[in-house]
Amino acid sequence: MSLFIFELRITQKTKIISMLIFSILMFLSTSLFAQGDMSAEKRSVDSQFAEYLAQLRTEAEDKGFTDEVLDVAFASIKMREKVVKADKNQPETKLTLDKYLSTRVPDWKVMQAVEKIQEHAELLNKVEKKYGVNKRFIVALWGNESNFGRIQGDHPVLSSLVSLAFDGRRETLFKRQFFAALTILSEGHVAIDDFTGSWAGAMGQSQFMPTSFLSYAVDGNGDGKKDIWSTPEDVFSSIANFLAKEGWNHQQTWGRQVKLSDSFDINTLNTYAGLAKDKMQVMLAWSNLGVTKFDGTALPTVNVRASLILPDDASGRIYLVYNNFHTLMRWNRSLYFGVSVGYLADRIRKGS
Ligand SMILES: [Ca+2]
Repeated sequence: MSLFIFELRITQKTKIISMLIFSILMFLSTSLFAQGDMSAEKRSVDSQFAEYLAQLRTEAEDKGFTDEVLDVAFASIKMREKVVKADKNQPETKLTLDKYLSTRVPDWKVMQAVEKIQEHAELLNKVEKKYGVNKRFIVALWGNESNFGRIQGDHPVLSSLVSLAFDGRRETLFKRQFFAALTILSEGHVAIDDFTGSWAGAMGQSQFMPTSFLSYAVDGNGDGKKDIWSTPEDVFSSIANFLAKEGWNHQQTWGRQVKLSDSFDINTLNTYAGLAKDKMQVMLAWSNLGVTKFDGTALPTVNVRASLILPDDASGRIYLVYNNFHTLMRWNRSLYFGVSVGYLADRIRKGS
């Protein structure tokens, strides 16, 4: 009996061991196969990317870029999977405007903005006068885009743009940006190693996309380079030049937070609210509809046309915004972004 039990134990043990070995082998073989599959897949992506680069280079040659520029450019380009991943995993923004403003414009940023406007006073005054753009808006954009130049992104611009174009979901857009980036490189504004930006290709302290750079960047200090990465004169002039070219009106501010009084017919919101130019009305007309200052008192009766915007809904923050806000929308189409720039500019004026 005891012998039988012993034998039984042995058989069971052997069985267990052989099962173990079998599963280990299975595991190893499947993972080996998986690795084999993965590297085959990787090889095929690599070769597709190489083909894509060759085709891009031909297109660039057709556009007249020299071999000298293209050799430097294409030697630097690598597939950046991180960038494509970042593009696919953009968080859905479900923030309220209140929450957005407190994260985008925290008190420390206001304090820094106030310091920066003093630190660069001489230069900012010069730029303000030349372009007709109030310096607090220049500094507010600078602060919101790159934390006053500190966070510009360190992704190689060319590699990011080509990777995103290759990914294919917005190929036309990123290819256009890529050729604009090649133009920037060929004009010698930046060295290839310093040609960096956000994962999506927004560059320098003003976070211009390459096409915006070509339309708006300025050589503020006259050294022949439009250096939005590290030359304050160029950064401030470029920001101001963007706003000036897009219709900034130095005589006006951007907007104001308002309230809808009880006399405002909430059912007419869809008729009146929104950025469409034909919905702009003078302050008196808004007053007559029941819009008041945020403190509940009457709006000023100045002859300025304004749009009513509700970035969240009627229970959130409500603003009357002027033409300069429409200019900010040319910079970035997000209402939240536009309000955050105006909000920071107002805090700068207040000094805290
Ligand atoms: Ca310069």
